[in-house]
Amino acid sequence: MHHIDVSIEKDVFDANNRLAHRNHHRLVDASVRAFDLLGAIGSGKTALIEQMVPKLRERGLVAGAIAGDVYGDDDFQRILATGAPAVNANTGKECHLDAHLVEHALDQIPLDAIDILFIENVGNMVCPTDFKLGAEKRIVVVSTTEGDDVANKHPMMFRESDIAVINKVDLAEYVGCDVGRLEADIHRYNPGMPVFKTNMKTGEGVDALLDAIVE
Ligand SMILES: Nc1nc2c(ncn2[C@@H]2O[C@H](COP(=O)(O)OP(=O)(O)OP(=O)(O)O)[C@@H](O)[C@H]2O)c(=O)[nH]1
Ligand SMILES: [Mg+2]
Repeated sequence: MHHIDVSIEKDVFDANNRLAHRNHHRLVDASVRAFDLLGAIGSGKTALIEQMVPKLRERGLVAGAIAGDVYGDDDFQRILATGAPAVNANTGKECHLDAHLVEHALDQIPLDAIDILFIENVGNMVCPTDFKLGAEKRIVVVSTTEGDDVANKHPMMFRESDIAVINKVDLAEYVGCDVGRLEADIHRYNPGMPVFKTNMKTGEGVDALLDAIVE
């Protein structure tokens, strides 16, 4: 029985990877640089989009976003309020976006009118890692309120991402989070991974992140 489950799982991943590849080429052809935003519920993914959109506009770049959530349009509405072209992608009950959902979202976003696309995944530290979507890089957002052992509990998330953001640095002292430990764990799983420390309430650290992704 077990080998049947494994081969079905492999088929699912292979099919997703093929679609992700197609999404990637479509984005490259449209000269859109896409970035996944991953991380736990409430880590600050939407807050980061809210900070980045106006800062990118100041740099002459138009950013759009796909708001991935299980249900509802809360994040979608927040992103729209920044003036960014956005698409809402509800998964219904799945704990992650997949390349097929993103393909449909891409049909609804004006790719010729944007330079950068942020794909905010469903808040989850586990499910999204296996499902590539077609982005150029993955940015994982963790926050100090998740505990300074959170990276140690989720090796795959950090191995499978390219850039890490440690958010809510303003709250670290109140929740007793040792940011140095968090960073050391991240580097143990992904040596050399760029790590940015941010406070989305003030925008601290966001310009440094943008320097790294926009180049
Ligand atoms: N104090 C403080 N609060 C923050 C910071 N970043 C985000 N928040 C707050 O944390 C809450 C969650 O932020 P969101 O941006 O909605 O988090 P998210 O990762 O998009 O959450 P999901 O989409 O539900 O997974 C909101 O109330 C934010 O205002 C920060 O750096 N400092
Ligand atoms: Mg969000």
